[in-house]
Amino acid sequence: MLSSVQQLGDSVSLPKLEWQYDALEPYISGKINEIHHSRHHQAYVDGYNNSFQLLIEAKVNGDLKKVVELQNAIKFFAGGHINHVLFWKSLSPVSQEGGKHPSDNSALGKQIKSQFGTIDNLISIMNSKLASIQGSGWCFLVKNPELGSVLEVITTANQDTVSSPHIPILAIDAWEHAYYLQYQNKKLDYFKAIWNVINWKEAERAFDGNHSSQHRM
Ligand code: MN3
Repeated sequence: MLSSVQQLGDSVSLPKLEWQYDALEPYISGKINEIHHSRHHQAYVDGYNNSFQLLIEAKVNGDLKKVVELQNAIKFFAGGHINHVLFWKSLSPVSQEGGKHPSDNSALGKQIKSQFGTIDNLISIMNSKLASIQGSGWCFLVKNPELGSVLEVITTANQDTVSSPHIPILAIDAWEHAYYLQYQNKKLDYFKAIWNVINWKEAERAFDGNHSSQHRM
């Protein structure tokens, strides 16, 4: 009985980054990336694994009240893990073409041009949305497959995730822990700087569509 219960609790783990912590400097400091990845993201991973284990125990014990109470913790920690996986994929060092805009010939480049005119216009819309977030949250560039791949810019509070049918293309973390060590209260400078290391190649891949990797972590 217990072994089958434990199997249900398969844990998630912290993903390895595809670049060194200091590879996004000077736009995002190595210290920020180190703390953000090895402590903050790790805490979401641990929080999810712990809460899910408690959920299994509550279910086994027939403690329905506890099952309900644990939903918020699971939503928060799992959301934090999902969002940070997207965030790390959304970033790339300049030496690996971070910040290099999608080509006008790519599907994403064409869609941006037809909806927003220029990449810079899309960036300024996303920066306004980022600036409007009160407290902690996220800004996402998403695709709406129900509207023929239309792009939308959305924000979520806390660790809330992009919900269906929206498919995330880019994720930007607007929590203070993402910038405070380097930018302090000047979060607009962080939002402006991050575009120098945005992984538009990954965004093109996400827009083009094999999304299975985004659902398996
Ligand atoms: Mn974060």
